[in-house]
Amino acid sequence: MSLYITTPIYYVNAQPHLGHAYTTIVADTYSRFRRLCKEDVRFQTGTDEHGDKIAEAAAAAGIPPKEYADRISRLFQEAWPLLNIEPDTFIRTTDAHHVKTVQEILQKVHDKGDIYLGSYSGLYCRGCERFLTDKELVDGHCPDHQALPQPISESNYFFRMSKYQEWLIDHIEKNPDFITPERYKNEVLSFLSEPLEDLCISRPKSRLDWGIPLPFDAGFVTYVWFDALINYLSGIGYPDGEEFNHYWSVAEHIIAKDILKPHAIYWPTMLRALGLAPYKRLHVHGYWNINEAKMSKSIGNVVRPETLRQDFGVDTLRYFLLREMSFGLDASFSDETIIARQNSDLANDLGNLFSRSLTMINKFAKGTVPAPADLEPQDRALAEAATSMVAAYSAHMKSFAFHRALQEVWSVISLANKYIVTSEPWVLAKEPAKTHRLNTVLYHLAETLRLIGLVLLPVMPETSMKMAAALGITPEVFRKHNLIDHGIWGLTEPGVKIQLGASLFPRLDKKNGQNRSPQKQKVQAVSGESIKAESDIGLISFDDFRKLDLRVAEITAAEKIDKSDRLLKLTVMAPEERTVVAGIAEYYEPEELVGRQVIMVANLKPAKLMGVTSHGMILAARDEKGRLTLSSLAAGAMPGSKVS
Ligand code: ME8
Repeated sequence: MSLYITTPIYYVNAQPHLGHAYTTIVADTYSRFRRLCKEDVRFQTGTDEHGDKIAEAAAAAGIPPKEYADRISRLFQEAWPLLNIEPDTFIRTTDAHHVKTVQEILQKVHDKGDIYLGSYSGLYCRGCERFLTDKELVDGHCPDHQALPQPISESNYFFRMSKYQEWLIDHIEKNPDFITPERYKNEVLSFLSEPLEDLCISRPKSRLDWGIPLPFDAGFVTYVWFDALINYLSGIGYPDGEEFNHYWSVAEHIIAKDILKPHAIYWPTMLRALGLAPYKRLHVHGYWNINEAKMSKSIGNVVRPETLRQDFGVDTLRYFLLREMSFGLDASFSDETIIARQNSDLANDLGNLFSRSLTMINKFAKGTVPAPADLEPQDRALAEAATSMVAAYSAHMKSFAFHRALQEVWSVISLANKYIVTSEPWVLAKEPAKTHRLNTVLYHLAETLRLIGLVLLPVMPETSMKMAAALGITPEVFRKHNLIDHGIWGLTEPGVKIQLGASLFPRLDKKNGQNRSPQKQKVQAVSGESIKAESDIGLISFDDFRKLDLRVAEITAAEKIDKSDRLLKLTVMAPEERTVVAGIAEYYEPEELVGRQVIMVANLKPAKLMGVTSHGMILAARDEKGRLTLSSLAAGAMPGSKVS
């Protein structure tokens, strides 16, 4: 099967923002997913450069429209690679071949008798670049731009859209997947239940000259929507290019609900007039809102994808957008929600599963994935869950339910984390008789991680590559993997060498949202002092107590210290990263500590223990027999929170 997927071509009157990034990331993720299903995909995006809005923005910038369009179009072209978005074509409506195609199409529809000269009086909204009907106005204003439309009366050319109304209703009803989600199909059908008017497709040059001249009347330029929609054809070489023949029948468009009408009504009727089949599917999503208002350049509440990338990283941004929005409905953007997703879903669930599993394979199996032995029910359950996850994930991805696809993946991540806890590999590792069991557990973790890494490729390409590399799959080999041949259980070869690397996701604190990276705390190195773990403590004053800086610390790594039976070297986030030496090695295995939150005395003078400098002390309870139990918190807290 093949796919031709498109985004809207964005207006060049403003820079790329999160709304544009969302649609384009969806298109990229969907392209990568279908490629992962061994399909042949063509992905197109671009910029919409003619019309009133652009002419106005260029005039405001004091430069000619083409120069202005070049400048802003470049910002879009440069933005996408930074988000790992890889379109096959970037089309501009000022490209000569697009202009030529628009003129050929206008001539063809005109020759057929579907374009005629008429006169028009109506209320024109510059923001929408179209005449609004009385029904669309709210208190006389355009509801999208909150502006008063201008009364305009002039001669213009019209496209006989009304002629195709019955055909369009019939097509939508017979093809339930033509416009999805269903609410948007219903919206279009409801609009079509009233008589459709013909579409004004020209603007007199006296009013606007930044547009494509009509081939049959030099006094007019083409209405920007009639020009822009044609990008979906000109980009693939209509009327006779090889790509056009190959891809038009599999065209799917992605848009937000703001431009439903041009895509669901103007465009299919234009195609019908041209004698072409309509596109295959229209996928419509909702708005990203900020404090209940649509994020938009006209409201001025936009968030720049570039800032988010710098603050959070590409993969966190891609994951967040796809996980947080149910495709079709509106979603709210805030720094808090993106930080929460990173800390819980990415750093905690996925990141910990990954680092614990690899650390254990490294330590208990000398860094190679061991061969599994006899299976127990919980091994079978994990393998079964991971395999059926691939199928459920694929079904949701196909229907644009990206958040559901990711929920499926995360339920396997959570199962695998529980599997570690219940199978206690660190206990098995202590008993030579249990090596087979240990090997089975480690194999199941490696294989589950391989499948998770594979399905995450469309959403988080960098993370997926890192996971594959850690599991010993080289990039050249991994690039050839697909869901059909590789989305099955049992392909990890026992004996493959793993590669320990950095953790997948750091934990973030609130400062990240404000384009400030977490500040690394400066620690002074001192030597020679040792921590006095127990001391004579009599009654202390509140002022004495207040001197203690107690903090929530999250353990991100733990390892034994050479030649010491008692000491572990811990890396903690509190919220800055620091090293703490703790005398708990007799009671805790390093692997079971990663991801735990403990209470730390944060303002102790640094001290060197067995050659490692410790910058704090972890609180633990010691019972009568001298056994230690670490302090913990009843519920997760933000690392670095003060304990009082
Ligand atoms: O309409 N939430 O261009 P445009 C989600 N040139 N998506 C959003 C969004 C938000 N708050 N804001 C924008 C045009 N988008 C025409 C299209 S196509 C032949 C011509 C995304 O720059 C979403 O995809 O106003 C929306 O449909 C598109 O940007 C509008 O981009």
